[in-house]
Amino acid sequence: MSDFKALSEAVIDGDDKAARAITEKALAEGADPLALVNEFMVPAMDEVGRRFECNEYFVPELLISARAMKASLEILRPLLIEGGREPLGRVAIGTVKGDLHDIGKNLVAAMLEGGGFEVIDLGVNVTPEQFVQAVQDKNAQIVAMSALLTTTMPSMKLTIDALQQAGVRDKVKVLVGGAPLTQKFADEIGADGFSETAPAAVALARQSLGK
Ligand code: B1M
Repeated sequence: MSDFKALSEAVIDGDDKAARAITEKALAEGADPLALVNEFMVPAMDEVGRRFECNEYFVPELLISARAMKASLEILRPLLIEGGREPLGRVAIGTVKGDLHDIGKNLVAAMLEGGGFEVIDLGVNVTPEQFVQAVQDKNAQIVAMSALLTTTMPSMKLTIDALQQAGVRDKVKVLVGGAPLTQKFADEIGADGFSETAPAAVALARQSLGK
């Protein structure tokens, strides 16, 4: 694939107009949408995070970079999703309580849709009760939780406890992900699976339902 480093630079610089224009140009040249995400956009957000850690970037820069990433994802999202198939299962996905990071969660949601799942996107700052409600009212077979902050990871365990208390824990598979998580953490809180990336989340979701 051609070098679309300019897309990484647009995300790092927080230039949403450039991000949109380069994405459109790349697609016109036949670029693979998933490769654009994995090879240029995700590494760009990692660089933004690195700059934030060394005080080169502050919250406003994070926000404008996130806006640029979203501008490009808006164009790519429909291409990551294939329609017209019988869903493999229903997934309720959300970023846990106290956490507003939604780029990774949105990517996982789009890829799950692309992978043939029906997705109920509960958004960000999702309480344990909201996850329980999605299982009870919408018959979700999978609960997928995302957390980007170490301080919000405990909300995943609280959600699993709430599912247990509501008597629906055995009806669903609980999958977790997000940059600070590990398989060990997922095991400790009693999740059914952990995935490090969005594509791996699709394989995990299929596997968890035996598909
Ligand atoms: Co925030 N932030 N942020 N931030 N932010 C991090 C996470 C941080 C690591 C930056 C840093 O210090 N290096 C740090 C957390 C430190 C920690 O907890 N140890 C941090 C902090 C501290 C904060 C604030 C507290 C800053 C402040 O206000 N002082 C604040 C908290 C707000 C809140 O949530 N309550 C905050 C705010 C923000 C913004 C709002 C400005 C913005 C978010 C905008 C948005 O999402 N709409 C933001 C951003 C952009 C980041 C970084 C730079 C990028 C995150 C991102 O989008 N990555 C981030 C640093 C970093 O991660 N490098 C950082 C790209 C995305 C594609 O990756 O989300 O990891 P990720 O998703 C991956 C996988 O993890 C996986 O698949 C995805 C694709 O492969 N995955 C799943 C994710 N969820 C999954 C669920 C699954 C499966 C896989 O379910 C089965």
